[in-house]
Amino acid sequence: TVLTFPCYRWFIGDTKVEIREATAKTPMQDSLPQLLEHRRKELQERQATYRWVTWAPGIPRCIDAKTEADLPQDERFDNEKRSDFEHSLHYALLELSLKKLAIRFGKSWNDLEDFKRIFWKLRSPIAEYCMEHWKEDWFFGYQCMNGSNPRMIRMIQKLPENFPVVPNMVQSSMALGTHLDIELKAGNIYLLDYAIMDGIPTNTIRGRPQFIAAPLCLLYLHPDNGLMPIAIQLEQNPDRDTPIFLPSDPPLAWLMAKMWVRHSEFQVFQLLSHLLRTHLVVEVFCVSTLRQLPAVHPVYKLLSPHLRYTLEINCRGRTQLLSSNGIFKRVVSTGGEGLMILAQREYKVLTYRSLQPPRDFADRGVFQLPKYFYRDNSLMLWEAIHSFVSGIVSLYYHSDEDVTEDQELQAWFRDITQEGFTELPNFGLPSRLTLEELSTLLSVVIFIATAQHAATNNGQFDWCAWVPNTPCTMRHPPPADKDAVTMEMIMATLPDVSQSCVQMAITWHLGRAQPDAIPLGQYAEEHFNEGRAQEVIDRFRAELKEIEEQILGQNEGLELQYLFLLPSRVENSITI
Ligand code: OYP
Repeated sequence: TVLTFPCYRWFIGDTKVEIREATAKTPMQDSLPQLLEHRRKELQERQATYRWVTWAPGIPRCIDAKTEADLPQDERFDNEKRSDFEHSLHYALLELSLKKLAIRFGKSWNDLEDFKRIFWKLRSPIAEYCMEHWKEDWFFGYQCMNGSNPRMIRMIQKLPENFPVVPNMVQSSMALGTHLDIELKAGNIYLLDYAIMDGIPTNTIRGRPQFIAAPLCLLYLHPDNGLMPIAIQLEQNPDRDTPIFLPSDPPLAWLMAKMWVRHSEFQVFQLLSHLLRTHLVVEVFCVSTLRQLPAVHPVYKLLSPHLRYTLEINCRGRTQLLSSNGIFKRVVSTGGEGLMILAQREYKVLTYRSLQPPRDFADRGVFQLPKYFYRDNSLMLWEAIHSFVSGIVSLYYHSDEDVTEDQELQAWFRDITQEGFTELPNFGLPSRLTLEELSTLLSVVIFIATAQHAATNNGQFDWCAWVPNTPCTMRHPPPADKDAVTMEMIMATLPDVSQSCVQMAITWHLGRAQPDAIPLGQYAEEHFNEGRAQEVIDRFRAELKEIEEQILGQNEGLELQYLFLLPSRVENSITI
């Protein structure tokens, strides 16, 4: 027998050259002792190269690398991606610093129109639409479903005890002939609860304290107007001197209350929905896959295209964005200690269920919401990904025993549950991996790395470029008196000129389409050369094409289109 290493790999300059065994094999399918020995050696080497480290306690563990420069060449951006990443960031920051000079540095704005002065070249149709409509209540409701953070809204049938809304407060927001209690029973009342923000330490920026609230916002699914906010309380504890804001209040007071909700939304969106629930969750699978599965393993082959560049972007995020002198510290209210405490709180309550779209929507009770495009598109993609994954898995595993007997796969699973997601007793991953659970778990990884990241990341410039719509910090405390809210107070509270410029620059940099993007279901390398695997891949692509058509059809004639989950715009992995 000719014994070839299943995978040769070397570099000519920066170019990676690889020769692989293209037929996937589980360890049971590799019968020759020499091949099994090779698998063992490959893993030994990988485990020496890729090590777990605790970045901070109480969040998922990550790759042991101080900066991206410590990563092995295999995991680095290629030249094109690196230079594009660095240039785009400089371009955005440069453009904005010119604006800062043109405006007076470090000052507040005079009125909301002033924000238009930094709206030069970095534009998008949705950002412009947002600039025109951000004050409207229906637009606030729309963003809960189809904005960048579409996972907060939940249906409630009972008001939270710390949110003492009484029916007559909201009667004027109700359709004729109905009543809060009736609508609660009917399932038309929804809640945004930012309790997780309560008591988070706040940043100090250039000697000035920043502020954080922990709002509750009640919404009503109005039969004609759609989802509308109807009451907002900015603190969790109603005994404190905190009013319940209503749409019938003085317009600036209501606007200010909504801005405070949107400020919490910025923090929860970026740190929890985006950073923790996509980047950091997927990194656990990057590290465990690299450490525990040899390159011929079918699960390695299946996952590896969905893990490309994630280690590098996460290293860059840790060093440049979230570090003690990074972007968050410089301009965001949760910069400093706050961001980690927030992430740790969310990690404690993170569940495996909430990462599976059908269960997440069921648990939040949101199947009745009309025009919840994120939900509808997610479910289509989830189904397609799940049937693709089950198709591939069933080529290599025929029973639960096949799964249990695969020692490499079991070590991979142990790495995930015991090394990656440590200190997470209530996560809810099954303790034993069955055939079906394996498919679900792999679908979760691929869904998060593709669809979920696209839905959260790709709209961030659209929804955050108009700073008053999603402010990254607040420079004064929430108002205690509805009648005292003035435009001066609003302008002194919102991010200043320089903070706003950075918010625009970074969200543009991260949200724009990536030039070297590989779309969902396309593969730069042929990992599987078996005919049957190829058939499964072809079927997946055909389904994605159908979803593409369906989404385009849904959006025809819509004033505000929802295209973040268009398969051709969803990247195959988290690369930004
Ligand atoms: C890495 O030095 C990443 O200017 C973004 O991070 C930006 C840089 C480096 C460059 C920073 C610099 C990507 C990975 C990630 C993530 C999830 C959280 C994203 C939060 C974005 C917040 C925007 C902040 C605006 C004020």
